Amino acid sequence: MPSEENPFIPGKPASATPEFEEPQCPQGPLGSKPDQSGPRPTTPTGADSADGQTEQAQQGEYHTTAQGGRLPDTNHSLKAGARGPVLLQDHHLREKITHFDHERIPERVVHARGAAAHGTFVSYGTASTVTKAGFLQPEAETEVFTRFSTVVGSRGSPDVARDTRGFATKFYTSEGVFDLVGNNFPVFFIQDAMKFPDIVHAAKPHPDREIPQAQSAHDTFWDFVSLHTEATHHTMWQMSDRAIPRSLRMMEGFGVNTFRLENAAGETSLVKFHWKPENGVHSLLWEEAQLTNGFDPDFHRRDLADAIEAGAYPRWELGLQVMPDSEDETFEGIDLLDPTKLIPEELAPVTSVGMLTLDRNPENYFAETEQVAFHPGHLVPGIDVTNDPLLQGRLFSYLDTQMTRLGGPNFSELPINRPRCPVNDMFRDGMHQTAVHQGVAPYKPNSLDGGNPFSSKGEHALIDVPQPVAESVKERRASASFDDHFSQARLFWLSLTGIERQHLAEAFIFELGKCYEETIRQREVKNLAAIDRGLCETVAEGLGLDVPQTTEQPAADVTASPALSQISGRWPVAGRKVGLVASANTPIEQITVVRKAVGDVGMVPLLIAPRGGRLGEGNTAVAVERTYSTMRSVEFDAVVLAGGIETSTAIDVLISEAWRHLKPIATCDDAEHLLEEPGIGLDDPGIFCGGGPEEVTKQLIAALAEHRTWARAEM
Ligand code: HDD
Repeated sequence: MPSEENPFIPGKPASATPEFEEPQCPQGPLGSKPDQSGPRPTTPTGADSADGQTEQAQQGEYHTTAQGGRLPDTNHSLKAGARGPVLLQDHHLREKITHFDHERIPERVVHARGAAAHGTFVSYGTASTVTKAGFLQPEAETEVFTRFSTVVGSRGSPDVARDTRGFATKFYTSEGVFDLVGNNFPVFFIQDAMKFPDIVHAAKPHPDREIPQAQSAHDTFWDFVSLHTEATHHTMWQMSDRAIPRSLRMMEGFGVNTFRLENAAGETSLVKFHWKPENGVHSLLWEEAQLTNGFDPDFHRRDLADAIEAGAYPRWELGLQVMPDSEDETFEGIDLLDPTKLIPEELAPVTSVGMLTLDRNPENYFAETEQVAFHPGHLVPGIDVTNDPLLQGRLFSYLDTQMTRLGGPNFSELPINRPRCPVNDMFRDGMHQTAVHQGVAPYKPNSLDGGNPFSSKGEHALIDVPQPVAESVKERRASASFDDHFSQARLFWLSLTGIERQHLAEAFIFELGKCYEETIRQREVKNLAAIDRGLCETVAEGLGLDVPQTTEQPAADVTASPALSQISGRWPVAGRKVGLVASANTPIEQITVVRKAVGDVGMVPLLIAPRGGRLGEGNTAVAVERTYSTMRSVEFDAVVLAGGIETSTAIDVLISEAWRHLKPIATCDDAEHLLEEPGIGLDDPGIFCGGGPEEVTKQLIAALAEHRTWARAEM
């Protein structure tokens, strides 16, 4: 057969003409610019994008080998004839495939799934009385990078799993990098880092089948937490609505461990860090979360990036709870070194010390979000650690883990990790060393490099707080004050509203209901008796278990902390999404009016129609953004039904789910009839009918400020 003839497509040559003809650059002398009329990358990307350095990873217009040789073709391997074997000498083929084969690095052992953004931290100066840290002094402005994460799932797991969220911020301060590596819960599962591998082994998928992914609803997790009662308080948070945030923009953050701050006069205090979101703290409902994981596994990541791109920059105030640095390191009887305990805000108010604004999405996920390396030991003068045994173990783990994850000790040279102040560390060589160090004497003292670099004893030196260490003996034992595992779990329970408690009890029933072993369920239900009899009875009933006969009594003298409830107040609505359902029969003015009212308050209207294309004619036509097959209620915070829509299953599902998930719904014109089939009353809370499109949309927006129509939950 002649080699030009394609055996499967008569009349076509063996190598079919590609549909896309790549524009060819005219040959030019080296260094000359090619014809730029063809398609070009929209953004020149490179190492400089992460930190403003000039070093480029991608230069020039020509496609080249890694050695810079210009390539004429990257679609065909070098063969002995068009149908012959591939030649070993094809360097471009081998280089391209070898590089690809090594593109992945190990994912984080925990917190593998994450999303991040760049921003700025502006200090109010209010912390200067307690710390000399430069970035917390009046008017200081610091570049930051924040990465949010789930803990248990792997890198490709869905975003809205029931889980703790990581909230880690890298401050590129003039005194060196400070990392605040926190979570969205103020407490942790365990009191000693020694148990961290154990809790993580228990929470990760079972080692035999590697299921379930990104979930705590399985036997090993509940086996561990029911046996380690110190995990009870954290488990209550994990079963609460806090574990399924509506958005990364709507989560609180906590440093969890207690830190020791030192001011310019050398005075110290014990401090807990808080992040308070400007958007308020809001959650999904459990059914909504489950649907979302299927409909859009990237829900949180998309929401964060979309909001930043739309200019609805998320903001958090950094706050401090400042406690005296007392000899016993307790406050109001609460041990400040026990990371399973929080300090109620009613006892130690949170003082705002600055504002974090995230205003720039990463340009390259791998270079920035994946390669960023946080460490609670990245400290600046004025912020020091305490003897919290969990924090002490963390100080070892984070550096160690980067050796495997980032392939050696030079990860701080990666653009995203580089300090934005001079670095002269005398570290040399090693895997992936990119610096060309000068001098011959990387040791101290030296005479050959003129004594460089010099030790710093001045103002900005990292001098450890000279904290006295108690005289003691070596022993593997926790302080007796760590023995109370239930009173703060009860405190959390008592602080929640009725609907929050109901969600929490339902979460226990769901999660324990997924366990195969009845002994585990029984053990956990018995633990609940020590928190609250009512909670224990509800969960036991839901699981079909007998209420345990136990002498364990809930702690009697616990006072609620209303600040822990997330249902109260009114919050900004910017960045929230409104589904606007319309059809070709809808008057275009209605669509325009609703879109404007929604857009005016910084929310995002998404036009839904039976099929794609545009609605309306000419200049006023509007593009359809979702069709009946590409939309689902979980994407929207509220729904507006325009006039001229026919009843359909898709619309029934949309409305029923929005109603069940306590979302405001507004109707224009004749759209009220759509509420009949799902059985929704026109007078139900959060249903806005009867006014003009602008009026009902404004009512809907006002309702959204409370996040959900909570009154409907009572029906
Ligand atoms: Fe951790 C990552 C937060 C206890 C060991 N941790 C990691 C991240 C966050 C936290 C937010 C992700 C950082 C990122 O986005 O890259 N971890 C916490 C908090 C804890 C905590 C708030 C308790 C107060 N962690 C903890 C202990 C250990 C670790 C007790 C081990 C002894 N954590 C790690 C780690 C990770 C990590 C294995 C995985 C990837 C990484 O560090 O860079 O070293």
